[in-house]
Amino acid sequence: MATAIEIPAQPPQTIPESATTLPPSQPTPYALARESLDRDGFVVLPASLFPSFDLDSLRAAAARLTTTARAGKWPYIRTLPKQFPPWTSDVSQGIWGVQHLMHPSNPDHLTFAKSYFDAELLKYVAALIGCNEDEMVMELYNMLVRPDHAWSLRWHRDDIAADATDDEELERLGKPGYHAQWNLALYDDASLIVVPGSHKRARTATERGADPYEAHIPDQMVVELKAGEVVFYNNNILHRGVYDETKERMTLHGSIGTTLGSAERARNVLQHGVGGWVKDYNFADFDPDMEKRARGMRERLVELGKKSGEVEYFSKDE
Ligand SMILES: O=C(O)CCC(=O)C(=O)O
Repeated sequence: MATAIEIPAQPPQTIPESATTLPPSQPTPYALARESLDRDGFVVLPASLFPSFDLDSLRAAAARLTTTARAGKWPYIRTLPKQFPPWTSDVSQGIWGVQHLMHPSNPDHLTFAKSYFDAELLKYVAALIGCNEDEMVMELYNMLVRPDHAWSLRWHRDDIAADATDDEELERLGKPGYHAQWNLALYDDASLIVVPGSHKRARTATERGADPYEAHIPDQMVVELKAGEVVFYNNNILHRGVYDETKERMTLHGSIGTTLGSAERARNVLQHGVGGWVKDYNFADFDPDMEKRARGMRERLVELGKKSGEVEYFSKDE
């Protein structure tokens, strides 16, 4: 079980009169989070770090959109039994995700936008990516929901194919990810399973030889989130989702990139279809600071789309 990182209270710093050197500075919570993410491939942040998240409003908005989606009235969905995009709008086998929470046609898009463009969340994103706020690129904001029957995703890395060789894996894992990806649980959620540290190495012989749906991989860890907690994770950590239809799941699943990103990153984002609506995104009712942040991030996504050309799917048929 993964627990939230301890963010130590900052002790008051007093400088003795006789001191000739400054006391060592305390690591900031942002730096601590970055250290955990780099070391383990994921970091769980306590809900107390994000006091402006309005869980009640988010839950109500999430429930409305999920009901609409299950009824086949929201075309942007992740449908069973498919793991990767593209998905159709056919809800006959149920859904496990709802896409494009900030789509302008969602009456609740502003509620979701407030959590996506949250000033404190963006500070963590900047620290975890290692970029400035004015280099951030708007990417995806989706929601993962419980399917209607037990179901699971196979072990995977989001952006490395299962048949990659050791050298191919290492080559890709050695490059920066140029984005931050997170899950914000609106209800307690234990669906995500990771192999800590696997974002820095090729798969072991055991992992490579395991059944794609193997229930127990050595060192695997269930990421247990309490409502309001956020896990940031490296999307190329070896991971899977195992879903329990009896437990409510409404977990917001976001990513933000940076202008330092490459065509590979553009493909990973744009394969989800965000390019189709982001140009029309309207910022009415945003507060001025949030609007400024959001406009900049939207413009940078539009620019990225222009440069990246034709978008291919990661794994079209799975
Ligand atoms: O359900 C989850 O938290 C994991 C989702 C996932 O692995 C994916 O979308 O690739």
